[in-house]
Amino acid sequence: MVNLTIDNKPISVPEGTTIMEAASQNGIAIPKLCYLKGINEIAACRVCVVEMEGKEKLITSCNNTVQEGMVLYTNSPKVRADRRNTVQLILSQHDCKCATCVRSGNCSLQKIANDLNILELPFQERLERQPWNKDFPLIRDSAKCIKCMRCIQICDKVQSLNIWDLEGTGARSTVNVSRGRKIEQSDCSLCGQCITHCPVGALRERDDTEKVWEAIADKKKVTVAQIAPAVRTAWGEALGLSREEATVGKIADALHRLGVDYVFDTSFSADLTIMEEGNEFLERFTKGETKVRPMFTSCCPGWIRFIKSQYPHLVPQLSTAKSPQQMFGAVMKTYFAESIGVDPENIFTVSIMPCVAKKGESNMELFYEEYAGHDTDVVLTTRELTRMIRSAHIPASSLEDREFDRLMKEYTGAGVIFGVTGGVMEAALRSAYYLVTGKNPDPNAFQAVRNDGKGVKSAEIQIGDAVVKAAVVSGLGNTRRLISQIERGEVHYDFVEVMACPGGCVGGGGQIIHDGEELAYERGQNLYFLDRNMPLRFSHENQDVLKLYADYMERPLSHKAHMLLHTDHNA
Ligand code: HC0
Ligand code: SF4
Repeated sequence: MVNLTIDNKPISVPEGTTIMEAASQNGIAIPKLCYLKGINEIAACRVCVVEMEGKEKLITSCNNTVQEGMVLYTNSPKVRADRRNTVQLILSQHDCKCATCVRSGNCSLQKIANDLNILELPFQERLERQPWNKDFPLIRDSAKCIKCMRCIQICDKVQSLNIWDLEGTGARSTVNVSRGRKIEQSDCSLCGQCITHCPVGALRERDDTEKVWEAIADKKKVTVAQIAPAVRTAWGEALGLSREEATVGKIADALHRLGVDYVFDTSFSADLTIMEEGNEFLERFTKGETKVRPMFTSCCPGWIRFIKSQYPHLVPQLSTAKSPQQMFGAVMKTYFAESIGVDPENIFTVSIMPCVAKKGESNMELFYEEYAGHDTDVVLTTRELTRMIRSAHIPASSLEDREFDRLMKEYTGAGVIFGVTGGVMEAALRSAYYLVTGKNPDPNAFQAVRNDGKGVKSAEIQIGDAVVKAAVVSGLGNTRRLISQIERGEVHYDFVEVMACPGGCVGGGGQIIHDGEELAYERGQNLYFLDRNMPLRFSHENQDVLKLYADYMERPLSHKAHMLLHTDHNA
């Protein structure tokens, strides 16, 4: 142990602990901007400086470790003056139009400038913006970038895609898309992890809320919304609701109050996905075609973009099932449109997703009789949803639980857990077991594929006489490592679930941002809690899904199901 004093408090911590960690473990918070535990500990911002007795120069606390006998001050006059100066310099290179910034109220730079009582900007310069394609789902505003390097490190170390890099030198150094490319030419997966780790508003999703307001105001349009499983775990964080208060029924109420005509839960079409993908897997599995193994899940568009750019030769191994978002859109514009007597072109489909890549996925086309368009018209992130609620001046405390609309009202716990890594696999195994043996398993029988925080999980599952070798992975760096092992023949799997975001959609790039705090695990536990308390926990028992087959699609993998619910990833 190392003994030292911080702010006159004697403390003792293990050797190798950073000063910042030592302070934090003892209830002393040191402000920071660029620091991300284990990922970005490079003291780029210099906000975390502290004063050390006997040393003229201040030292940064995130990348210096404690030494025996150190006497440190985290908030001395010298520290405060230096910190103010540093933050003023950062502000001089930042577009400080906070009133019109998407991160206003949730910006680390804004908070620290307020905390330090900075009321003047002595070094303010005119900023030029790097050009950016505003149609791309991910937007970067270079005039807000504070060069903290978090985006570079998250993309390199966690997602292994190296989309961002530093360019220029000295005072002209700035972050941009690497190798001089435009963002649309890069291999960006649109996972949005750079957005959720940006301390300011330099990175954000394309804002599509106006398109939804227009559709709501258009008398000819019937607006139909779906809410993804993971959204319910996070939306309340932005509106001051506790986890218990922030129910999915209240999101349905909010959407109706915004003017949306019909509201559904994506968990319904997650159940539908299981019927299609589960049957597809059993068909591929029982044919014994080892060369097309493993079959990969296809519901995460971040992963689809990744496999297409990094491993195009593996694309034929993807399930052909569309994602629940796209399946639901197709069902809304056909089965549901017919049931309410509205032409598909007058149905406007909106999905509320924890995801930025879903905005890209919605470009996928739907051809249906006379209609050629999109399954999903607009995708809003969880953050955009909460901004719409705020802009309509709806107090979160006034929201009440509201039921989903009929025809696609029912959903099961198996559909709900789609939003957490391992959930798609667990739901598929529950139904595969039934399809093979004719009996339901214990709904808790397949917990071996659940997340333990490591990012990769594998299990051998006995189903009837067969053993299914399953693997589950989240995070694209973890995925790259797993695919290397598969390709080197070190591991063999029949079925692999991949989610681009660490922890699955609960940790999605469209979720509510908490500076540097990872909430994916907790949010995932919330979905497991909801699953445990659902009356139905098997996708094949969803009565509205069964009715959809009986009245419209005939059976899983039927011709009609193929036309509406599957896609050709090679196209
Ligand atoms: Fe997900 Fe989904 S689970 S990808 O993370 O499969 O975005 O929540 O909606 O589509 O259901 C996201 C979340 C979805 C889809 C579902 C899947
Ligand atoms: Fe989107 Fe979920 Fe995939 Fe992340 S894991 S890219 S949130 S679908």
